[in-house]
Amino acid sequence: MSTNRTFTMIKPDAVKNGHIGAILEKITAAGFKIVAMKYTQLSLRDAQEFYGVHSERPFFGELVEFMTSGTIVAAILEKENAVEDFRALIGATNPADAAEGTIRKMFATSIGENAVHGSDSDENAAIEGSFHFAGREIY
Ligand code: IDP
Repeated sequence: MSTNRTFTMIKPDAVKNGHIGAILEKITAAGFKIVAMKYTQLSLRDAQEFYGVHSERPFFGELVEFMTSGTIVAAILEKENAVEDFRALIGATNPADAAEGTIRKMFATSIGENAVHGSDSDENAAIEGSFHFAGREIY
């Protein structure tokens, strides 16, 4: 995967609260092209593996429980400077700290249930995109 791509998930809170359409609208309006997308649900094993880097953190159990609690939308996005620009578009982890107009400010409810995921590096964008999509599912 090239460095103009990032990976996102619309998390179970935002799906349950009916925000899929509004979030996708914000993403495309910001100039990101959706090159892969699916509606899916993480198994316990999926979530533990995806968030393995956080396994020693005190919130790991809560995070895994939340991320397996409902359906998600997973997508690979393309844009110049995708990782950094997408992190700016979603805002800080805690919606209370997120800038006005960011996706988390608009749609997240708490630091844990924070509406969207965005990869934090080109390397992780490639790993996370491959976790969810086969090469032939990316257009
Ligand atoms: P990020 O998603 O903004 O990169 P990370 O620190 O990588 O934030 O944390 C991954 C995810 O873990 C967050 O998006 C959030 O869902 C959850 N999380 C982070 N910190 C906390 C916390 O203090 N309590 C509960 N969940 C948390």
